[in-house]
Amino acid sequence: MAFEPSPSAPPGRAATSQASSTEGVEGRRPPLPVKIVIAGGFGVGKTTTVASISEIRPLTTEAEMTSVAAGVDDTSYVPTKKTTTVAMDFGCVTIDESLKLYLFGTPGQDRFGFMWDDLSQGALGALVIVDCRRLDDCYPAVDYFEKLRLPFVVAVNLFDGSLPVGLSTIRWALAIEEATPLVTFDAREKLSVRDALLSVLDRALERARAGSQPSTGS
Ligand SMILES: Nc1nc2c(ncn2[C@@H]2O[C@H](COP(=O)(O)OP(=O)(O)O)[C@@H](O)[C@H]2O)c(=O)[nH]1
Ligand SMILES: [Mg+2]
Repeated sequence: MAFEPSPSAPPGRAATSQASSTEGVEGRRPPLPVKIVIAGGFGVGKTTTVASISEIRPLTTEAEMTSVAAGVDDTSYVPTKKTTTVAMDFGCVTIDESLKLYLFGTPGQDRFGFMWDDLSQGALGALVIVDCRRLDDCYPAVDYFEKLRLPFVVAVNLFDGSLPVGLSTIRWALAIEEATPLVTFDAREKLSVRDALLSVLDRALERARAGSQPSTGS
């Protein structure tokens, strides 16, 4: 199911939709495929985010957490978590008739870091999910995308429905650049995930307009 164009949609998309609607069904172009990486630390809600919004049954690579992993990965904040992503999550969502997002969720743990380069190839941008109760776990993802020069948005997953510290404190603690948007969202809510993804598109467009292309661009 396609979403209504959002008020926060990047400028230009509404015009594209209008133009294609006059072309008739046969003249319609397929939606532009856009790759977005969903990243962040262990247990921040990456798999949940992809599953909330994907219009296909998401491809997940969840494996039971072993007793060895349980000793390494801190599950104290996500006690219900019994599995972990060992390769990637994959899902897709049609934003409107001109745009379809392909979502690639990364494994969160440092030991799977070698997969991030592959998953980021050809991506337009990234959503870096943060659990504000465990900011330390989230810093590597912020650092990774800053170094890669891939446009990204930092999205704080509101686990308890509230924000215990202000966004400016989180920005400071994670050393997030001023230009990088910092938003809050709920990984379990489809519309909340949609808005977070639209902010990634906005950011990518802004960066492209500023003439600074990501190094992993296709
Ligand atoms: N209460 C609450 N639980 C969440 C939220 N997002 C994810 N979870 C739970 O937190 C755990 C970790 O989420 P998961 O998506 O597997 O994290 P990942 O390791 O980043 O893929 C799971 O048990 C989810 O059901 C949220 O927004 N609120
Ligand atoms: Mg996962």
